[in-house]
Amino acid sequence: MTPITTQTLENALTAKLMVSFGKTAAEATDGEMMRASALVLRDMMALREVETRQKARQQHARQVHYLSLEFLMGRSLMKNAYNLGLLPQLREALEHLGFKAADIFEIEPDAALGNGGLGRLAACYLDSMTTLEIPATGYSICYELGIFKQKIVEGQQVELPDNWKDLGAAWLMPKPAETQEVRFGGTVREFWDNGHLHIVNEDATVVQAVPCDMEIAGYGTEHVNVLRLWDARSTQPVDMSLFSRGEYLKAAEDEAMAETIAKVLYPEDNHLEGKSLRLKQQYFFVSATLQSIAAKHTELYGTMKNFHEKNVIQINDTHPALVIPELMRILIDDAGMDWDEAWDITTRSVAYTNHTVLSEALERWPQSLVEFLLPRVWQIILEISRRWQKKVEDFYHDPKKTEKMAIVWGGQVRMANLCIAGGMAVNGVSGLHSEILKKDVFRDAYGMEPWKFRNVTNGIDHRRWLSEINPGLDGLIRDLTGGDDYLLHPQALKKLDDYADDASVLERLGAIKRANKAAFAAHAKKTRGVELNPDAIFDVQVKRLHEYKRQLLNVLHIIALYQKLQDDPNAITQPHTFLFGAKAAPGYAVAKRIIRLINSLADQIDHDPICRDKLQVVFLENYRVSLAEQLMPASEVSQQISTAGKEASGTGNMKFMMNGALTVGTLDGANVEMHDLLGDENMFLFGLRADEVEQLKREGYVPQRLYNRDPVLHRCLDALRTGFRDGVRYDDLYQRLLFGAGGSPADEYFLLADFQAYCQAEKRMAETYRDQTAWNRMSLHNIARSGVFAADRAVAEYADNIWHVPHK
Ligand code: Z16
Repeated sequence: MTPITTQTLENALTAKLMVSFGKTAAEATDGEMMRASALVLRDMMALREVETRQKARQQHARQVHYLSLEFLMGRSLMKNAYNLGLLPQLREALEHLGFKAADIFEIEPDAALGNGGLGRLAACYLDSMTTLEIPATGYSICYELGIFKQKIVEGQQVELPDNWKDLGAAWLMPKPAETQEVRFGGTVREFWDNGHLHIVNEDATVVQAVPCDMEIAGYGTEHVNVLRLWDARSTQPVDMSLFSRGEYLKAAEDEAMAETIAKVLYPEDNHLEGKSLRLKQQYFFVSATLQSIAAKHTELYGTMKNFHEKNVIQINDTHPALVIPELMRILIDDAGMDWDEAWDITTRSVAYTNHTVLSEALERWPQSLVEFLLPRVWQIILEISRRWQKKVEDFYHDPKKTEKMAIVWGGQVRMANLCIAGGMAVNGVSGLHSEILKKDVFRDAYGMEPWKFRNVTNGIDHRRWLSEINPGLDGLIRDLTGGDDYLLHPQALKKLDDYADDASVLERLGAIKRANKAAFAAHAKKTRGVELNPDAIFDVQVKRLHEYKRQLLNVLHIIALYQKLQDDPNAITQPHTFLFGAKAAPGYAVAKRIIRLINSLADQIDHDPICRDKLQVVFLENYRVSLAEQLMPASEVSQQISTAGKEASGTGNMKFMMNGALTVGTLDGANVEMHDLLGDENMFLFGLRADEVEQLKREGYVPQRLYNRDPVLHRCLDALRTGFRDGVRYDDLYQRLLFGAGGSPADEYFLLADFQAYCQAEKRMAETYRDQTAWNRMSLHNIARSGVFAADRAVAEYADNIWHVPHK
């Protein structure tokens, strides 16, 4: 390959502006320049992708197919330029052409086709699978609208549509020739023809699935993979005069369904909605994906008999669980196999990752809905269920276990049990979470088939989440570790530990953080008009708003600090800024109330002169990937305070750690593994352990007792009832904590039980902060030991232990 220089890029950009938009660089808008840049990089990646694909074909390599209803990609321009090794050249070329590179990067919308952790994980894994040169494809839906945009109006969340495609579609390559047809409804008919039994789905509503491919460049490699996003279209509009009335209505129905399927991402994180449109989305994307995989496989090998040898399908949570019956359908109805052979292939092809133990998130579909919408798939699910149930009965001879492990039961289809039955592997996403799956959630399945159960602790793309977004820290690491080795070998970060007593290194680390805080403060001032004091501790909780994540515990502690300051204006010497960012699912009323509470409290503190330069609360509107990229490098304290046993892993925790923030957290999810690496001395651990939470629940938890016993807690809870200067009262939240509401028990997530310990942890943290040398040393240890949380490590584990594919 001839090296690409600033000059070649400049020429390519100029030419692209001309042919795509009919403009010269002098005439083009920032938006057009962003699209032209995307198209230029896309061209380069497309060439490499063809070569990657041809090589994999020639080698008959095993392909990985990563299916996820969510890919939270964020922006791609800077990332792709970075991975292609062209970031400095692109910056220069843009400047030469009269543009501000930063403005061009900033104008790109986030491709926000995901809710939170699960979707971002999928995006990070695409980067690592490509960098590790694994032949892999991601599959999802090309939603017209991603996760909603959040506005805060009078303290409350308002949702606006996220129309990302105007500029964002520059990354997409439609492949209409590879369109697939997905069938819904109708009836199943069997008939004999020439001695063969045929099964057809008649009178079905047909939706066309058109692939739109997004190229994924790896770092330091020519390997390019693809994220295949399915767009939904109706079949050719019919000529009304030629058709009977019934057929016309059918066509109209097809069109209506097609238009809605790819319209919008469901905005619930860790919660099941149970809407029929969601099931349609799931089947649409699963069926299109499998048909396209099967077509390519058959084209290359002329048979489906070796499907499992050449393909592995990883499903991200149960959302794509219909791959199991759908693959069975393709093997039986289309490839003509018998049940046993099809089952053998299916159960050697599919692997399932579980991401939650929250029962409200475990997917169950009404059997009547599945039967109506997917009649053939339903027949197959029933037969899978019948055989699985027999196997369970023969193994345990225990009706209770039969019921618990059933796939179809009480009029519902339980997707997690389907995945366990039909998959070759089941994994959790942190050590603790995987243990809970074995001991609790899937205990009986584990007892029967222990070999299926694994752990793969999550990881993040450390090139994006450290090197790309935190150039100051990247520079320090390069200086200390002797180069950029850590980009492909994240364990090289370990070398930083050697500088724990090097005063100049610690000082430089502190200066980098300080500069990042100033940069974030400037950005916040410019884009939102908020004034942040860069001398304050930046104490941050950013993640989806959920009761189990306990943003409310953070709030209670801030209220306690505020009240302390009322009693003694000198109680706080070190300025402390609490930053929140969180979207609430639009239908999650309690979560929305907590957002409003944060804003009420922020407003109260803002208007109280006692708090000036001491205490500040800021709610950052519209938290998303691109905002996280600005915030992580500037953060000093990472709040990871979920009720132990509830957060499957967390990945934000890893992003903070890599950027040198210190964690205040519970022993939950991957925090446990962080603690193993760091010890008590390098993080601020507090609160009940997962087993202690369970024990307390069994023994009977009475939060009122704590309220009556602890005057500080008492006073802060009372503040919820009376509210703040905006006059909004939060008696509902008070009631939930003390008495429960709407069927949920009092203080379901044990905030009151952990309150004191949390206040003490925050106190230890603030005291430590006074000794900046000690703080910077802890920060250095955090960065040094964050290497295991790189997605490259996680993906290598999937490749070695589940997919059995080679990698770099
Ligand atoms: C999600 O983001 C997660 C779990 C889930 O069942 C559904 C969604 Cl949309 C999150 C977990 O809550 C989090 O702990 C974990 O780190 C993340 O998935 C990735 O595994």
